[in-house]
Amino acid sequence: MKVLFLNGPNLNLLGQRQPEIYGTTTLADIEAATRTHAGDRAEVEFRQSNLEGELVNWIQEAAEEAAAVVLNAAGYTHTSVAIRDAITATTVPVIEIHLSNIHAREEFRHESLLASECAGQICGFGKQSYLLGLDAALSIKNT
Ligand code: CA2
Repeated sequence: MKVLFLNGPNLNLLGQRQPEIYGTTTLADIEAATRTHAGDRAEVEFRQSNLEGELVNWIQEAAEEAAAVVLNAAGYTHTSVAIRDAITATTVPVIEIHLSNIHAREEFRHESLLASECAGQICGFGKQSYLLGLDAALSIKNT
């Protein structure tokens, strides 16, 4: 089965800026660790976009290509009705993930417009949030 990891705006900067918040690991490092963690349990595909509409398109198309989506919508988590509507409309389970604990940060990050439409939310575990996201996807599909 394929698990599609979708990454939102600015996550391409991981490891290059603000290491005090987001660490020194790059998105490519996280992708490699997720592939290793998956082993032969799942095919893993990573995408990143800074564009809201591109993320919406990928969520719309996901049902044709993947068994589950693991989504770090980054800043759009807190603002995007369009991404929320795409999650509501898709038949594929979507798992929301974040590197940081959004509930322990600025108040505007406490609200996720996406969480209620997702199978669940994982946040605060850094790179490990991606590995836990994969495990959650496998557990949804295999139980
Ligand atoms: O903790 C997360 O994974 C977030 O989704 C990251 C978003 C933030 O807006 C969310 O509230 C929580 C920010 C991603 C931007 O990442 C950067 C990495 C390095 C330098 C600048 C931004």
